[in-house]
Amino acid sequence: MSYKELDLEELYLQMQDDLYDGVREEIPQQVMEALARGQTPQEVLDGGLVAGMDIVGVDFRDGILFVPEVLMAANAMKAGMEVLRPLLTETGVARVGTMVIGTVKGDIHDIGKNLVAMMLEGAGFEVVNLGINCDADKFMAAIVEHKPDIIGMSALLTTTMPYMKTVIDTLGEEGIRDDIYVMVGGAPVTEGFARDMGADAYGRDAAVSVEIAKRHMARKLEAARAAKAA
Ligand code: B1M
Repeated sequence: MSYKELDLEELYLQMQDDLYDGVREEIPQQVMEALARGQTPQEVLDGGLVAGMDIVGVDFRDGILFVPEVLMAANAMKAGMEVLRPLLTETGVARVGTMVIGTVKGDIHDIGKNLVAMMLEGAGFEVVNLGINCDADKFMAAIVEHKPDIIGMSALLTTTMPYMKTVIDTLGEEGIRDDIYVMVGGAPVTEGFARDMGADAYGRDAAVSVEIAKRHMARKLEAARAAKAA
């Protein structure tokens, strides 16, 4: 189908409807059409994909949609994100730091975490994406292998977010807590929860997470320069 005859608002509404209905084949074309009209990747994400997924979330909560339908919507969203991926990850800047990121044990939600990963790549970070259902051992093995500046943990369930503390405690037990900056995020996570479990930062959304990561790297660089000068 051609979306040329729809105005921008109708195009976004169509995108949200098709995402809701899990019509995976249509979403990439709609995303491309919005981009062709001068919309930024962030505008397409917010106005089309995330807005559509928000409606899915409400109807999932209210028992109107069930897991199979939500999975189809998630797959449609991923198809749209694949179109945006090269735009979000393209970077002309030198590597600014390394981040290991994963969804914690017991949790298989990965859309938001992947978005954060893509936008960090776009900001010049090397991102090691561990995927879903990551236990503390998996994070530790990745830390040993990749020596990241930051680890990021995502949780979308109130039952899985406490696991972030398990990982932070493991960093402490291994004697490396002070060497690594820990950022956490995900819909049920709050600033207060992040602080209480001992994380260094709470990323409300992908854009904020990028800003936090960049600020941390600037501080780290500054401290290294000061130590060298002393
Ligand atoms: Co799930 N699910 N789900 N689900 N699911 C939620 C989270 C829920 C809120 C729905 C609801 O009831 N309204 C609810 C959780 C309730 C709670 O705990 N409070 C829920 C539930 C209950 C469940 C199951 C238990 C359902 C069941 O089986 N009965 C089950 C659990 C499975 C498991 O993990 N063990 C389940 C399963 C699924 C699907 C598999 C069907 C699917 C996931 C597919 C996938 O991810 N590949 C799914 C989906 C899609 C959702 C909703 C509808 C959408 C999540 C999403 O992708 N949002 C969700 C409802 C909702 O959140 N409104 C829901 C879009 C995404 C861009 O946003 O992930 O919030 P988000 O990410 C944002 C920020 O949070 C932040 O930046 C992102 C971008 O701006 N962020 C970070 C995320 N991670 C970050 C990490 C950072 C920093 C920022 O630092 C490292």
